Amino acid sequence: MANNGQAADVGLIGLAVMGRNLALNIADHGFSIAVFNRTTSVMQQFVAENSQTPGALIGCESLGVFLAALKSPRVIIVLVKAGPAVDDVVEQLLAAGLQPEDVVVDAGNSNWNDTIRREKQYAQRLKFFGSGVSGGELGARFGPSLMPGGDPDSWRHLKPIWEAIAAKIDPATGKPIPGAAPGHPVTGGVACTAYLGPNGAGHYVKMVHNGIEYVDMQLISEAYYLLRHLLQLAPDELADIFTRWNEGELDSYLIEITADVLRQRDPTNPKKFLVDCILDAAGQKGTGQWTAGSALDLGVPANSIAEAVFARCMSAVKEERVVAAKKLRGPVPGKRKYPRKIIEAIRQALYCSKICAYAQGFQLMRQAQQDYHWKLDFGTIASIWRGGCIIRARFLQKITEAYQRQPELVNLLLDPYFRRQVRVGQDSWRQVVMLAARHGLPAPAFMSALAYYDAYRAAVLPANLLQGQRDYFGAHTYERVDAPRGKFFHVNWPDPQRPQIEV
Ligand code: 2AM
Repeated sequence: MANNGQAADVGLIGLAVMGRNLALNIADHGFSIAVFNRTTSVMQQFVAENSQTPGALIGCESLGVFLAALKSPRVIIVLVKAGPAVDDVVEQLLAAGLQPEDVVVDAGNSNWNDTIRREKQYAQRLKFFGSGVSGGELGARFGPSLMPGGDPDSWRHLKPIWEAIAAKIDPATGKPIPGAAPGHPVTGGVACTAYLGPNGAGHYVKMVHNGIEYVDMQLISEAYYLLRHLLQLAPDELADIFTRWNEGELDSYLIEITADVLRQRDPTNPKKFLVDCILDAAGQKGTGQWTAGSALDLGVPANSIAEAVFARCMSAVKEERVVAAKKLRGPVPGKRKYPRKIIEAIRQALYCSKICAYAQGFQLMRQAQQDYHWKLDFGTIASIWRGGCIIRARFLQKITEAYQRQPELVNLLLDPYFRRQVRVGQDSWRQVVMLAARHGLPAPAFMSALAYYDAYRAAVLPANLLQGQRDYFGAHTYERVDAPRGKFFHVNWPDPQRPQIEV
């Protein structure tokens, strides 16, 4: 579409799937947007195919033309492949005449460490800003959850665009407002975006979102697996169970799509269910691994998040598992049908495990904000995840309420609502974990979540023995139960007669 001499409100670089959809979403809200892509033909085709947008789409064949098309200070959204491509684009923008007051928003799946580094590296030359974008292709097109982080002054320039294009929540129901269509965006409602903090805060929160998403998906998959093996039900019968669950406290996008996936017939043979034709080897793009790695770096016990990553790794060694299945003995999952009341027990196990997974994600962010000197608002984070993103769920409203009740809440499990939920569900949860163990059915996320719960509520853990071992072989010292914290002792172990010394 022609520029008509009007300076564009915003620019976007990178017209792959996410970039295209975000650009169309922005144009649907009446903003004029200049677009650039390294491969010019991609840009030309995109502009030609989308001439009927409420806001102008201004195709630019060079970065010089692109910069000249934008209002000052320029707001430029970059959606290129995460990694060195982001630095390439920034350097090219600088060479083309970008100014120090211009804002570059990296909306890709960048690692938060890169965002921290880039903000420092480009300071004085431009304003580097990072934003997580969640919701995949459809979210980008009709309303994603947006997690911005960076310099607050830059946020002032981005805010009107981000608030316009984000998913919207109906304040009366707390649920996403549906119904956006090309050229007809949702207006009104509460936007699923909020300024989260400086430098890498937005990309960090987006990463934790993905880590939680890994566990959420793994837990649902384990529930499916147990239901299937313990009840001998067909996929469409299982789909009905998930549809029913979606009417209660588990109401979420992931449960909804689970029912759809289970109901789907194989397009090449409609007598079969597609789920039975899909190979059980999971892929991953790395954000779950980043989350687990960050938990290890920061010393946060996010064991279920790590377990969900490992569960995908275990699934990926399919050929090894097929060989091992013939050699390693264990209980053979029988043909026994459990009474249907096990369905409700599995639902409770899923809900309790899910609470622990979120508790771990928020515990991780709590530690990260200390280490990175952010001030995260956890109630707001939960509230902007209510719409647009993959983990959107009714449940998130409860998390927002928990942090509203107590902004300094140490762990989600300590909130009265979540404490009660786990109290109600835990007998079933334990029963399900025992059944899984007895029948040799792997349920690593259910089990690790229960281990997290039991460890977190244990005033005494066996680390006393462990410290003894460490002092024995490595003189690593120990603290005593009857001495103040911070006083360390050592015994010359092989000789128990030698006195204990304070070190
Ligand atoms: P392309 O169409 O020219 O490949 C996702 O890969 C998006 O990032 C695409 O729009 C791609 O442009 C763009 N991209 C990847 N690497 C890039 C780079 N080094 N510089 C500019 N754009 C890049």
